[in-house]
Amino acid sequence: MPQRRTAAPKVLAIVLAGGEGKRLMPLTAERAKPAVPFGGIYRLIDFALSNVINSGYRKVVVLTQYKSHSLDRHVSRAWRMSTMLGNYVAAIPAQQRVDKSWYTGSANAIFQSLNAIADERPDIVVVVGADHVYRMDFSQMVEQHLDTGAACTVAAIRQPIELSTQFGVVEVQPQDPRRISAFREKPADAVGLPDAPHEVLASMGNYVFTTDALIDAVTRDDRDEDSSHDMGGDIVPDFVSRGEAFAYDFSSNEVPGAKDRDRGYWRDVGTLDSYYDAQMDLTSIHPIFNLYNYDWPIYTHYGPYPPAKFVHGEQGRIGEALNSCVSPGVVVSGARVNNSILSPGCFVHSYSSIDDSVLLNGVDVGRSAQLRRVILDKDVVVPEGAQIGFDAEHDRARGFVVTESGITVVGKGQEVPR
Ligand code: ADQ
Repeated sequence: MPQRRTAAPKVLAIVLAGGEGKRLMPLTAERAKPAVPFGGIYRLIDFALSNVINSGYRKVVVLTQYKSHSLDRHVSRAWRMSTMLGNYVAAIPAQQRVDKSWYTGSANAIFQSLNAIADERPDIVVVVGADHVYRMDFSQMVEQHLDTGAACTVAAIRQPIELSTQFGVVEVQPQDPRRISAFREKPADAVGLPDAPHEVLASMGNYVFTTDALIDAVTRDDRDEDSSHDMGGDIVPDFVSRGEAFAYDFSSNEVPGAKDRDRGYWRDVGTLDSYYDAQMDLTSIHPIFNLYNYDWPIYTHYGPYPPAKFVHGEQGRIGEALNSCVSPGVVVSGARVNNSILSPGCFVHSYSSIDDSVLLNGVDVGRSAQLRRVILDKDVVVPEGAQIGFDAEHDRARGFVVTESGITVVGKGQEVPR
């Protein structure tokens, strides 16, 4: 029987940010996936952390591991909180606290960080991934968790069945759709939903736990030699087998200021193509993910850049950008930019053109260069007259990655021959 609650529960948020992001290579060659830049001025982790803070939670630990330097720097610069009232967003690196091993999986990351939970003694632990683009009020999920009396609640969203191999797939009981009857991590043979055979219910990698149940589960998991020590692969199925796991329907989540078109928006940006597509969602005239919702702001930090500037270039040629997100510190001089994302400090020189592209910080595009459907990592220098994104074979021959859908990606420090 659900208990009547009198006071707000004490909540600790744990952000899992140690993922390697192999499928985002070369963007993750030198940085953890949650530190990958997105939308010009943000890093991927800013979306998860903004959701946590906007949900009202102010005690937050970020568990990092893989190539965490730029992630740690970003978290400490962007997310420094007043320590008055005991608030904090603290990045905790893997420290070999328990034995000589680094984190062997996301569940082991929590097991090795149990001291952070012991210090806080919360009623509830909210565990979220750090590599999705979305808005979500976690307090509504915590409400449901308390109402149902669950030990574990998994946020779920409908996804196309062909993506099942990328997600934990949730099955619910027909008579009580909040109760999870089965959970399989990345199955190859998922069955569609009764009312939508081409869709499955996918785990978003966000969980709410009753604290003691989480401590108990990750401790038991640590002793299990057959476990892969993964939240989706091991911990959630364990709760499901005990009948203690519930699903939270993301489509019921209401975020202040959300418009019809971005209500329910959630993108897993785990591959270069999905990362690219989610950025293109920002450039459309009526963006389906609305960064201008100041009722649920997405917070970030970037360097001391001056305003973006558009100037006449050689022979009075106009510098312009249309349907594009242009960050501070960008200069577009006598060049044309269309349907693109320009991160801080990019310089675009005369006669060049950029279409349907994503440029990370400090990219320099030389005179008369042409870019189409490209992602250029930080500080890439495009020499005068170079073309990228027009001939996949030529791009591959120059050592660039060309994705399944034909996006050319140039990594940090990669030289672009003329
Ligand atoms: P994946 O994203 O494939 O699936 P994983 O690679 O474990 O799972 O990443 C989940 C989160 O944990 C990410 O934010 C990642 O950065 C972090 N992480 C991974 N290893 C870590 C480690 N050793 N230390 C700290 N953090 C770590 C998961 C679920 C699926 C669900 C999808 C939704 O397992 O069930 O469907 O997320 O995208």
